[in-house]
Amino acid sequence: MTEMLLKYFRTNQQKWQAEKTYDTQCPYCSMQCKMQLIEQSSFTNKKYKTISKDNPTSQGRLCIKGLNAHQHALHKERIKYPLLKKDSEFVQISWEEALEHIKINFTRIQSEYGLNALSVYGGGSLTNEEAYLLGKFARVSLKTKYIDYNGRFCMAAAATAANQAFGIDRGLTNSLSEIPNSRCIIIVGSNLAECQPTMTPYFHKAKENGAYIIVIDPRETETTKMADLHLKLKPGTDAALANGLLKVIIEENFVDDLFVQDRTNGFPELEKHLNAVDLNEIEQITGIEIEHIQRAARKFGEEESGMIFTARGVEQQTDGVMAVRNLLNILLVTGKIGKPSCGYGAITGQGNGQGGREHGQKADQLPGYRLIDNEEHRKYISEIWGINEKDLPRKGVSAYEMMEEIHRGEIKGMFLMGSNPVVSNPNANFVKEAFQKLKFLVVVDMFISETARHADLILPSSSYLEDEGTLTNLEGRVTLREASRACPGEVKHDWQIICEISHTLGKGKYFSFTSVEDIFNELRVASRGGIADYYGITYDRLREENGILWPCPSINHQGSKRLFETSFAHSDEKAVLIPVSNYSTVSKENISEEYPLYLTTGRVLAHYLTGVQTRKSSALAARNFESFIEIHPSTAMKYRIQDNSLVQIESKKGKIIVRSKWSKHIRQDTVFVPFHWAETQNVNCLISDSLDPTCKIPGFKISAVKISPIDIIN
Ligand SMILES: Nc1nc2c(c(=O)[nH]1)N[C@H]1C(S)=C(S)[C@@H](COP(=O)(O)OP(=O)(O)OC[C@H]3O[C@@H](n4cnc5c(=O)[nH]c(N)nc54)[C@H](O)[C@@H]3O)O[C@H]1N2
Ligand SMILES: Nc1nc2c(c(=O)[nH]1)N[C@H]1C(S)=C(S)[C@@H](COP(=O)(O)OP(=O)(O)OC[C@H]3O[C@@H](n4cnc5c(=O)[nH]c(N)nc54)[C@H](O)[C@@H]3O)O[C@H]1N2
Ligand code: SF4
Ligand SMILES: [Mo]
Repeated sequence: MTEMLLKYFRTNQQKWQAEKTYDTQCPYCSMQCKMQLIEQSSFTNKKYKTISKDNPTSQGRLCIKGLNAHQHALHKERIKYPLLKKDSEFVQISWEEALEHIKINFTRIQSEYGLNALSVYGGGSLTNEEAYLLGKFARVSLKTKYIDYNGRFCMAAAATAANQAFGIDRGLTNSLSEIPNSRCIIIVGSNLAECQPTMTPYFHKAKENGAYIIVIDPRETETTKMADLHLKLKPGTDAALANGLLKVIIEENFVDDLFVQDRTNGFPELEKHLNAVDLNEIEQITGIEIEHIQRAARKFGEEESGMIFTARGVEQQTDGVMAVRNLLNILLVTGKIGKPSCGYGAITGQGNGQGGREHGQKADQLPGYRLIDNEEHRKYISEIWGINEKDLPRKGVSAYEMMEEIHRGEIKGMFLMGSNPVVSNPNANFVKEAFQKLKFLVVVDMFISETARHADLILPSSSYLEDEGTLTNLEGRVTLREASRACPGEVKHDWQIICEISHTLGKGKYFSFTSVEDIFNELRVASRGGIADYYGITYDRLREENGILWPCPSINHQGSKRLFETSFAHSDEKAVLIPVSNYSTVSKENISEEYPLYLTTGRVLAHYLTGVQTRKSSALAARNFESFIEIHPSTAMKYRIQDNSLVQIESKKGKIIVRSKWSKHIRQDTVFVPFHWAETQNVNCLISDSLDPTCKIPGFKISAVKISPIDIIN
């Protein structure tokens, strides 16, 4: 080979082997594991691989979803241009045309039907900056009261309960590093081994250190495998079970009298209520033997440290708030909070489920966890935004109630960013009809989701590989996602889209941001002095300190790893105990002759929420490519349902068809269906529209259904 040929060969070989790396955070759950995408290019193709990056929360771990996240972000079905619906088809248009379209339709709707005829619907995947901006967009650019977000279905019960009991809602009151030294841990309605898999080792370490773990769940799951005691309760009966536990704790003198006296209010009323609680009745309601209730209560009572974690199993109920309050009663009467390895954790779900509920995309909220109906809060935020307080709308309604407002004709248009309500809302058939009724729907997404199909206009949004910003993980740790990959096609970031629409609507002066850091700096000031105070957090600090736990009120403040060491956040510094009834005030679905089985819903390891992202990932879709009904073999046989066969499930609200999966891990009176699939497999077609009266979370975790094998009905 000549010298020249060799040189040619070498340079080309180098070109073929070019490697680029992109730092980011996982687009899925609240652990927000740090990761890096490695892009290797050869002459003919490109290869991608995701590897983990060390950080204090996930400690260098990734689960199967994170490892394959790039498969959806790089998927050929990513939307790359604005799409306008013309004669039922989506056609590519320019950004200028898209913005003009929005201006014409938004203006027309508001001048014809009033300011509140437009609504905004957000999501917990948006960064803090984007969630903040979306709230500002609704109130300042559109001047509508109708804004809410998907976190309403997720964290609302736990958030309300913590606000009521403690005066503050930060998912975990302690950092994860305190779990391994806790002596007794109660996990209620959480399948964290599949839903926050990289969190599991903290509990394994606790077990190695001798902790006693109690898991409360109607099913045996990956999480119950680590339990010393699994309380396999009847769905929807957590409040009653907590009453049983409290009864034993009080009767057997496990109450921390000093703590109760100094740091709580309401004990006498609680004690009186518990005197009337009958353990036999609790056994009947929950299906848990008295002996097991006693064992759990004694174990938690006698250990010097203990923690309680809750997730959607107990929270997504029409008595979600009160059920959580009753679990908080247990922590408070035993004095197991505000001390090392003692505390509460509402295990947040979405990547930015925590931050998403702090900065104003919730109907009743303003940034920093301020309240939109509080006059001082309104004044403070109006000043920061440079608007007249009188122009700041009041509180709107919750996410599902917006669907009812559409049906009522009150809401005519919607701007939807980062959610797929047609699949994720309860009473899904009604919700689909609502979307069909809208006069103008703009959806901002990476894909044409089931909801986006109803849109008049779809705007292409950037992914976790491209979109820089902060997200607050389940610890309450604010993290900086330093994404830097170039957006594909004409994709824009959510924050850019909000700013550009605001400019088009003549509100540009309120949205003159040139970077996400600019937005964060405004958010810092807007949150200053609020409950979720981010003022002391800066991008530089986030880079240097690898995340900071809020509240962080000043630049010199270290952040708050453990809450409530000396006081709670109510004005008298005390926490509030409250008697909780065994039964929900909003009647729960109950089984009957016609609908003889409890249905509960939830997740599997490989898929995320409505599956728009994970169903695009070949590695994940290969693990579960369709939905299923988990059913006990004895129950299945009773209804002549073979394993692995098609089953029709019917509730008062609708019907779906999924494949059976026999499993001895579930109660005989209960079936389980995940909600990651759409259309005829969309389990939300079966869920009723009852909401918790306080926080408006739907009862996703309990419905009454009947089942039949599909071959018989054919
Ligand atoms: N793989 C995966 N991980 C995820 C997600 C995902 O979609 N997929 N989503 C993320 C999000 S947004 C969230 S909110 C979290 C959700 O995380 P989790 O709340 O842990 O998940 P779920 O599967 O909804 O429900 C948890 C458990 O509640 C149980 N359960 C059902 N009914 C009851 C009841 O009445 N009482 C009790 N005590 N338990 C009950 C179910 O059997 C289930 O095992 O996960 C996050 N992580
Ligand atoms: N039956 C039943 N139903 C449930 C639940 C249950 O346990 N059972 N759980 C509820 C819970 S906890 C939750 S959190 C909700 C979630 O339900 P949804 O809000 O519908 O959540 P996703 O499926 O994540 O939908 C997010 C959409 O936004 C897009 N997206 C993702 N990231 C971004 C982004 O950064 N920007 C933009 N513009 N778009 C983005 C995705 O492509 C997807 O189409 O579902 C609820 N519904
Ligand atoms: S899904 Fe959650 S646990 Fe898994 S890699 Fe992503 S952030 Fe981590
Ligand atoms: Mo969630």
